[in-house]
Amino acid sequence: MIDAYIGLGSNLDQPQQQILQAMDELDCIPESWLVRTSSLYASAPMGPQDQPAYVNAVAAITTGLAPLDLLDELQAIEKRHGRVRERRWGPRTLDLDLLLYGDQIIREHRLTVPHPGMTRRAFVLKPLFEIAPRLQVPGLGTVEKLWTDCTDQQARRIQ
Ligand code: A4P
Ligand code: MG
Repeated sequence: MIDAYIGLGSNLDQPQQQILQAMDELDCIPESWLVRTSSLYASAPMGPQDQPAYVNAVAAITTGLAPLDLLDELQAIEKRHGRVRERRWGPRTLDLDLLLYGDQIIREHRLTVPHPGMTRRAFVLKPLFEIAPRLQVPGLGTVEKLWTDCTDQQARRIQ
């Protein structure tokens, strides 16, 4: 079994509800269990500014699925939430990013782990620090160090 960390984000159609429901759905992925969830955080959009503020959170799961099978399950959950892919970094009902998969470094056509943006984003690092401060990000140090070094805009705890 592998510990994996999932970043959740939403800025459409009741974002807080989208995130809380998605956490329940993570617990229903085959061969997988929800282990821990962070609080919810609000942040201004990264990328195009003509979209609502985001709600973000991070969840830890334990899984027996291979990385690409887990990605398929995450994308199926996004789809059930009515996710429409229009433009990069555009508004979305639900975004599920596979941040970390054990201590593995993965570079495949469909999947890059650790998630490339995670080391610079307050809306990922702050919730991740809340649930796993001493976790090692492969090749990059602890979550605590990455969060301390992060100069991104703030993410505000809302729940
Ligand atoms: N993909 C590759 N690696 C991964 C991974 N580790 N996890 C591929 C998930 N997917 C991964 O993703 C595009 C493709 O990335 C997928 O088909 C998958 O095969 P997408 O979700 O369709 O597109 P996207 O999310 O618009 O693009 P991208 O580059 O993944 O954006 P991010 O990094 O997800 O950022 N502002 C705030 N405040 N909070 C946010 O959560 N999110 C974004 C999107 C923009 N601005 C934001 C937030
Ligand atoms: Mg994404």
